[in-house]
Formats: sequence, C-alpha cells, structure tokens
Amino acid sequence: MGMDDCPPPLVIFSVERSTESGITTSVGREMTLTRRVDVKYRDNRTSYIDRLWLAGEVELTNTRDQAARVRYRHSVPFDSWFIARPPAGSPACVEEGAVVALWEVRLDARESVTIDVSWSVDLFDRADLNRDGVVDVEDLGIFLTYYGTEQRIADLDDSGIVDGYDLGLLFSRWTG
Ligand SMILES: [Ca+2]
Repeated sequence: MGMDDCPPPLVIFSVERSTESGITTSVGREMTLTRRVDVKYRDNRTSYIDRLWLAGEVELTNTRDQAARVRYRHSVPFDSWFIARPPAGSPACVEEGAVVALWEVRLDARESVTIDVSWSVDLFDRADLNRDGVVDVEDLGIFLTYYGTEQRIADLDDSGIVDGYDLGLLFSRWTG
C-alpha cells in the first residue's frame, strides 16, 4: 500500500499559495549554505473529485564547490475519506491524508537543474470497496460479506467493527 514507506519530512520552507477557480498555485524558494530550491507548481487540492494532480517544476541548485545530492519533497493533503492510489512508477506515495513525493538528484559543483515534479493520483471513495469508481450494489455485496467482522476495508468509520453505522455511511455515498 505504500502507507509506511513515504520518505520522512525534510526542512520545511515557506511557499506562497493562492487559489483561483479551484487551482492552487504554490511558489517558493529555499536557500541554505549548500543549496537553493525554487518551486513553482499548480494542483487541484481544493477541487478534486476522483483525481488529485500536481503539475510544475522545481529548480535545484548545488551552491557548493563540490558535488552533492540535493533533495526536494512536497506533500499535498486530501480528505482521508478517500483512498489514494498512485499509478505504478509514480514518484508519489501516500501517507495518512496526504500525497507525498520526493526527488533526489546528484549535482556537480555549482550545477543547477530543473526537474518536472508532476504527478497524478486516483482517489477512490472509501465506500467504493472494489475501487471501480462508483458506490453501487457490487460494493454492498462485498460489504455484507464483511458485516459483523473487524475487516478494515469495510469498517468505514474505523470503529473496529463492521456494523450498521458503516452500512449507513455506504448508503450515504451511494452513486448507484
Ligand atoms: Ca464500487
């Protein structure tokens, strides 16, 4: 699931964000004694329905007089009601309530490189048990096989047991 293997946070740096028509633009720069990171990307963190995406570039600069590795990481939050599934080979991974992506490049002395940091991750409703994009009678069928158990996939409210509250949640998300 990739739930536990997201890379740990790096030094946080400030990014200016503005949102217009559901698209958030982030621009920022981090400068230390050894590196400079310039980011500019857009994402749909405020308007996603079934897909969370981010598109943009990061310029990484090694300001040292010797080769070094420079890393860049970002994290985009989403409603934890949804299950996020990065496609195979994606730079993105998922931790609780956020999509995380990390890049690392080796740069020569004083070298600068611009990298594409775009990704896209499918989001599934937690009640969409077979992850096919709709909450319908097939999901209800799966749900009922787990009724009364502690099966986590059907324990929609994380109470520890699959019961009537979970059934109510499933119907509240019904798309038919
Ligand atoms: Ca389904």
